Amino acid sequence: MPDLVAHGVLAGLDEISGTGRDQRAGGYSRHLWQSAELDLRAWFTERAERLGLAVETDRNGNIWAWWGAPGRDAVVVGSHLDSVPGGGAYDGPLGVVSALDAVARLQAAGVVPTRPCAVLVFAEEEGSRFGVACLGSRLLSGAIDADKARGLTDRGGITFAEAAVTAGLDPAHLGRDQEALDRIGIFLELHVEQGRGLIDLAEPLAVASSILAHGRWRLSFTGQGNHAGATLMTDRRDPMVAAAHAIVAVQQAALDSPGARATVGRIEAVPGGTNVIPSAVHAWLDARAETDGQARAVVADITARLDSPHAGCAATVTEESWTGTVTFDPELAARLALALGGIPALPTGAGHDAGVLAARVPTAMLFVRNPTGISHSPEEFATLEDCLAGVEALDTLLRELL
Ligand code: HGY
Ligand code: MN
Ligand code: MN
Repeated sequence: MPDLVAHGVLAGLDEISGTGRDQRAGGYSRHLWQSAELDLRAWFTERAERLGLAVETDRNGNIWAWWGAPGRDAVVVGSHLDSVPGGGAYDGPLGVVSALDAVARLQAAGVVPTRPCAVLVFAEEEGSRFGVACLGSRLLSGAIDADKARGLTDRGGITFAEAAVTAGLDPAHLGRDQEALDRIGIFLELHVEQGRGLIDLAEPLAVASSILAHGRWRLSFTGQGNHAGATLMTDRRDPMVAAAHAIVAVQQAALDSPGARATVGRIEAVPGGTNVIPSAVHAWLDARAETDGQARAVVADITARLDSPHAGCAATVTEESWTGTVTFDPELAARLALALGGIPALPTGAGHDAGVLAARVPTAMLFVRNPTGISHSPEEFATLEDCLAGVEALDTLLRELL
């Protein structure tokens, strides 16, 4: 991160720039309660305690750093530290370091909060380990059934409940935390923008207006496992061929629905040998659209296209997570935008913990320009100047709110 000079806690991005580097994929792989993310938790705790914040991990693995005593009607600012596999440096951490930096600035200016204030780091925002995005905020807010969460498994077969025990939590306590929710007077999340909106607007900052409806489905194809050399082509029921046709169908279904997006970014062959015709192939679909109805219609179209799966294989479509369209409180967004001199409002196709909390507490998001317009990739970027604009915006809003 060459152009990030030591600038307040923004230097924090430099401090963690070596944590969780993925030599194979490039970028960062920082997944819940695995070594890199545990290092980031320790780094955050040390950073927050250096600011005199009282740090506690809640029953769902989210980390709260309180400036002063915890209490109701708190101003809570934060984001996440975990990443997608091979993710960028800013998605999540920028919001966390900017929140710490804003608190540091207010403290240096002698501001004494008139209401409780906390920096909040959500667990498993990307869903990269247990498959459900925003798992920590869903659990906190009761947006996911605790039993379903306990049973989620990672690629090694470890359940979320088992991983929670290893992390020092009691799985029996996972789930809606009304006491924590009742403390939140307003939640603010600053986040690097993950599309081209601010490039096109030629603006460094925006407030969020909405988030696309989005969900994840597992597409499973079963055929006949067999020998790659001894099995004639005409004797095969190859689920990889069925999956290949399905992936093209996914693209076509989204192209046929203006504005919709559908992606297969992860595929697994069972057993996965080079000289083995798979017995099964699993592919994960991420589908999104402006409205719940449109997103579900795209998935229904994909499902219909799988009804006659290729290669004599069977196909199933299993929903793994769903989040309806989020519309942020327009009055709150407008009020914050005005306080920041009239910055624009921008929709996003990316999901966020703020999108989950918006259903329960007053919530707003700030976006910081990403000049590459690329995210979930090592090419994700934000200039120091725009990062500082984000911190100054949080500083301004916190002075207004505290
Ligand atoms: O998938 C998303 O949109 C977010 O990055 N979790
Ligand atoms: Mn992300
Ligand atoms: Mn994010």
